[in-house]
Amino acid sequence: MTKQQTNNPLILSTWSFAPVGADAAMPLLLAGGEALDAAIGAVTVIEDDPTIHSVGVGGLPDAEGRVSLDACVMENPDRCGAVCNVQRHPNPAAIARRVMDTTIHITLAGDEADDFATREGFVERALLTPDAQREWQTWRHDPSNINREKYQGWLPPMNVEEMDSKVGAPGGVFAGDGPDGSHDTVGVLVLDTHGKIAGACSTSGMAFKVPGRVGDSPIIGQGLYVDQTAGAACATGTGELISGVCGSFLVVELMRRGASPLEAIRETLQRIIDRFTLVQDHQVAMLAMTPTGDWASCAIRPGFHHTVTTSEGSKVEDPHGVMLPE
Ligand code: SD4
Repeated sequence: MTKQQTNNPLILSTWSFAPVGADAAMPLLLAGGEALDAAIGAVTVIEDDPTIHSVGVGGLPDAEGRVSLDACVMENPDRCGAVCNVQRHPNPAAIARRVMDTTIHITLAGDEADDFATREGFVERALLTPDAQREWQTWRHDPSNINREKYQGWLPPMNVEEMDSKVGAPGGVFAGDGPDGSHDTVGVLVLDTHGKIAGACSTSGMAFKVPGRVGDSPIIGQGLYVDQTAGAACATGTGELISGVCGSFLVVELMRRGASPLEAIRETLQRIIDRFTLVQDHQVAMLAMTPTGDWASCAIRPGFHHTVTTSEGSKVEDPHGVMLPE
């Protein structure tokens, strides 16, 4: 684990695709910018990248072929916002921030969240790219015929009968969960030069999910939680597992009671392992940061990488722990 001085800003992100966003956001922090602005800035770049098939434009669609996006942002219990099932706008994290800043609410969902974004001046954009549409058509025609090499670790190794019974269910087809180079939810935790922490989390969720399904990512306390007095945590992986234990909230509360970031994540992942019947394709990985910049990452299974970004640039690294290495 690393100790970070407040004059050295820090960005922690899930997965190896994160440098494109974190590197774009670091100059803002070095210029004295705020943690929340940097977190949303980093996530927005990733949402706008159509080659990332699990966040923003280019995300894989639901079972009916519609892309739906979820995101939340947070600084403190009284400073958070979220949107679920956004289908007409590419940047749900920025919309979540607008919900936080301009309404008395925390979460907007569905068509009304899109309407809100349009009223607020966010530009509508088609989210389904030709690539993602092709993947969906392939899956719909024959779920066993999806390009497994490309999405190694993303799709479960199942025969068609198993696939039919599991699509859209925990243990079904996930967005991400793969080795280096795979695609998944982006969670970002930031420490700024003022000693303030913040986070953002954005996803298109589980690929080919049941329409209307909302995972952990936009739910405060599940995909993300931040409290200036206790720390920050975010999660990626099978949302139903994370939701079932209020994963990010649990990590932050364990740190509040004295656990180190790594101890807090380990205890939370162990809770998931103990309370669920895991299948091979289940994965959860989490990042945690204290208010002073101690941090750690840990995953249930191998394959997860985090990105750590300082004034020196970004490094993609293995997590500090893997609960079930085999
Ligand atoms: C979800 N946790 O919607 C998100 C997506 C993800 O691996 O991270 N999938 O369940």
